[in-house]
Amino acid sequence: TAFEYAPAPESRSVVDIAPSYGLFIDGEFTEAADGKVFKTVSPATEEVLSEVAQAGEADVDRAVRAARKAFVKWSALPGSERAKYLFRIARIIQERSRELAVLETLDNGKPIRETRDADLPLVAAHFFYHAGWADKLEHAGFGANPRPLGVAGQVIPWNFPLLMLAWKIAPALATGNTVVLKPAETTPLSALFFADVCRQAGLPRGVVNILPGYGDTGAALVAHPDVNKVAFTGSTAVGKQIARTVAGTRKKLTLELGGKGANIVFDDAPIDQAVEGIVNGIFFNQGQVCCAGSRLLVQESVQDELLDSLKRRLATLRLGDPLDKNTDIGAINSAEQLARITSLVERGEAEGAERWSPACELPENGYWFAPTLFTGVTQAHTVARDEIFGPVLSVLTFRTPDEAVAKANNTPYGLSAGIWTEKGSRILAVANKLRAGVVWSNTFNKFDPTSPFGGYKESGFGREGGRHGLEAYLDV
Ligand code: TXE
Repeated sequence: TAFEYAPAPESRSVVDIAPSYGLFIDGEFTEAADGKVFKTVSPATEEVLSEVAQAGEADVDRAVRAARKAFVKWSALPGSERAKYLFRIARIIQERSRELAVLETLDNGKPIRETRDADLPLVAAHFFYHAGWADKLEHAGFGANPRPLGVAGQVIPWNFPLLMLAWKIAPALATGNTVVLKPAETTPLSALFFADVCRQAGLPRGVVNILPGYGDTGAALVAHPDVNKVAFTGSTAVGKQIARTVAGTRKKLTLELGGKGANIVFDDAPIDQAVEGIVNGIFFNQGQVCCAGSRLLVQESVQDELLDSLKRRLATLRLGDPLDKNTDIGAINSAEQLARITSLVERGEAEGAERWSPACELPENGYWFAPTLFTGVTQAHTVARDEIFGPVLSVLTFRTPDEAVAKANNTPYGLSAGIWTEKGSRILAVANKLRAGVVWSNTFNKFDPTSPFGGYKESGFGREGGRHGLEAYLDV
């Protein structure tokens, strides 16, 4: 199968991290034109992991030119040839998944159990899946001769660095586009490792270019006149800014932005199973997930029972060293993100919501936040409205299915929702009324490359994954 199980990679010695890394342009690692560098740190220890070249406008221009040149040959290859490269990349990712899992955990702070069992298998699966499409585009229902767009400029966030890269690069390459990708400033290492995977796979020069940098690098890439397609995952504020930049050009755009997902528990739901789903929904990746189930909507009659079990379960979560395979809750990705979470949580308290956390000791160094519950939350509270992007769950109640739907939809976002009930008819009736790009029932945070993923409303537009995801990279 696509998911070969890698042995537990809990040791740091599994991966060699170089003291410095370059930009990856036209198949070579190179310094930034102006020689700028920045440091990337481990959020769990604040230890500097490496120094990374920081791309400026001149580097963006060079990378886009390399991608443009590579596009001529890459887009002319038969799909079956492009498929071979994608299969090769997928295989190498599997073979090197121990190194990649440890590297991702070090740079991001997320538990090794997650990078090993969720991120890496999904990354490989994404390349396998899109390899399968590369020679079947004529049969995808887009008409006889769907065409690639050209150079894709892609900007990704730090919460799933390698998985977001896979979501962006795999469909772009399968459809015959070439890529310039900017990873987030706090998590550049797995993208640079991926550059090495491309070299190992013999991918032609210039087909994939990786430009670490900050927001200004991303802005320069988005604005570059020779970029044909822009794909962005990140904050809604930056997404709107990018939409303004792209407006009035001929560039195609897809945006995957924030969320405030509702996890709706009806009174007939199996409570233990729902508790596991709620925990997974908001504490997976420390809640730094765009589709997190950050609002719990529980039917009033089961509120007490559910909250009791939930609190007992939260008391068993282990917070600490992300490289320990028994860790459930790792570090928050950056000091900035920790400050954002802290300030929203303080606001929740000031507005009168009731804050609760299990007894839990936070490590001295690094960026940490204890799993947190807010009860007594109303729809007017900031913690019920704003994306916190941290391990913080806001609990609201409802009496009827219609009230649950109204509350779930009462948000400018529309990315995800969950429904917990034994009644199949209720699942369908409620799901059809939810304005969310993905609705899970009796589970949460399940991903699959065959399923299109994306938002309604301010959560963005366009889909990634599945046949719909290909459309974003084609003129049909
Ligand atoms: O996001 P940014 P930040 C949400 C989440 C989080 C908040 C802020 O609520 O608390 O956003 O996170 C690049 N032009 N999400 O500040 O700034 C940036 O360098 C082009 C939800 O980290 O949007 C990085 O590579 N690019 C989300 C990427 O955009 C720009 C994931 C994301 O950073 C840019 C992350 C610009 N002007 C945060 N400014 C999700 N949907 O999953 C920044 N960038």
